[in-house]
Amino acid sequence: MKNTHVYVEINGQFRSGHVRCPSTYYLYSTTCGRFCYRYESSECKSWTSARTTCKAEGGDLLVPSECYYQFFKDQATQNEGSCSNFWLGGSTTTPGSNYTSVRGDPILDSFPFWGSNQPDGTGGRESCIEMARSFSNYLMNDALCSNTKGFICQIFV
Ligand SMILES: [Ca+2]
Repeated sequence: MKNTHVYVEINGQFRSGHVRCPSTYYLYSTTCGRFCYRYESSECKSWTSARTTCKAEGGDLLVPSECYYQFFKDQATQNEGSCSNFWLGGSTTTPGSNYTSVRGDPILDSFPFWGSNQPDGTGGRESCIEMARSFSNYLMNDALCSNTKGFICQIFV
């Protein structure tokens, strides 16, 4: 664990403090939330396997949030590796509809960071959410869960 010096807003005032993230993680701390995160782009995994990896590190796949999606989209290109795209913490049991995050909250079709015409549940088989380079540089797409991809882990602190 490494110490990361941050300024945290408490009651409208910014105070310095130390928040610990695992050594391979970075700290995200804004009014949108505070958590540790890491991009993985060299060990390509299925959605389920990626999730297992994040959980083993004390977190889960990154929950899609309107509040901070742009931040992760903007950084995706510079975090590219041998794996294509990044799994996120969202899926459905009915391909094409009723997506929920790994925390259980709904991810509506009106979520503003879906790629064009997504989610489409292609072939009635796409049920896991990825950030897809082919959709305007990492907007969201529902994809085949068994495909191996990079992923983003998130640990709430
Ligand atoms: Ca799709």
